[in-house]
Amino acid sequence: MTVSLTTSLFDLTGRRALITGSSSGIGLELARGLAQHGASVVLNGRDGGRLEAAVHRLRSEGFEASGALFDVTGEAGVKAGVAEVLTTGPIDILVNNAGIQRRISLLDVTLATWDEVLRNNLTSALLVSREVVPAMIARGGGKIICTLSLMSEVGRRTTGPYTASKGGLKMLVKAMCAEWAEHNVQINGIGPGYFETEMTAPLMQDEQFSGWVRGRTPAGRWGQPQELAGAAVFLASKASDFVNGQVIYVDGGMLAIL
Ligand code: GCO
Ligand code: CA
Repeated sequence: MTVSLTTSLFDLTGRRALITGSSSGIGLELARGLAQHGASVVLNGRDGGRLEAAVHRLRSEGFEASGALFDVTGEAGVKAGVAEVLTTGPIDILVNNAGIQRRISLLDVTLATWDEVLRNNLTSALLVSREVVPAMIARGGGKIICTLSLMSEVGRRTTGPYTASKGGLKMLVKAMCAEWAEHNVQINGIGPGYFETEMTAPLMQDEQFSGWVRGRTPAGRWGQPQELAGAAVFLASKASDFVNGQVIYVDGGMLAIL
């Protein structure tokens, strides 16, 4: 018997998702994937113009989308931003996707840049999650998804701050699982491999590096951001109610081989 979408485990109809850092790139594609499966999505960014354009884009594609303008790196801004989102509806699904990349060697990185990366990529997930989770617990449960990286498992020269932040984020997923799973909150991670996004544009344009990625990836190619949506829909849906503290690597097989 085929399962109709309405009874599908993957149906997100009636659910509302907040995706941080979703004005573009992976975050916007994750939001689009959740919306395609019925969720109403709240995009977040700290640049009003880009955020507005992204919300307008999803609405023009027929999805229910709104915007929440706040910077995920500041405690006061996160408190106010999340409180504002909660005045217009619940947050059933939180995607901690916001993050930055600063490619610089460990000997050259300034403490300011180190702190900036850790704050944007790791601390932000704590700040937003702990503002969102009390209401999730009060409503009987929820879903938290963190955007990790290949760099949650392996390093690459000049990506030290990013690697440390994404490794820390993987362990924060497990720490949140330890404390919130008993309240029916599932916290998991998605680890992208090399995807064609703004963040990796400089790498894609470097023919030698781009060729290395294609050769090092068993699938023999870069990923397309929309290819991350399936893992997000799975982790946002009833289909993953007994999955907690896990990471799904979407990397074309890169982490599986030497
Ligand atoms: C880099 C890239 C990677 C990718 C991706 C891999 O400089 O190697 O920025 O970090 O962004 O995170 O998962
Ligand atoms: Ca990444």
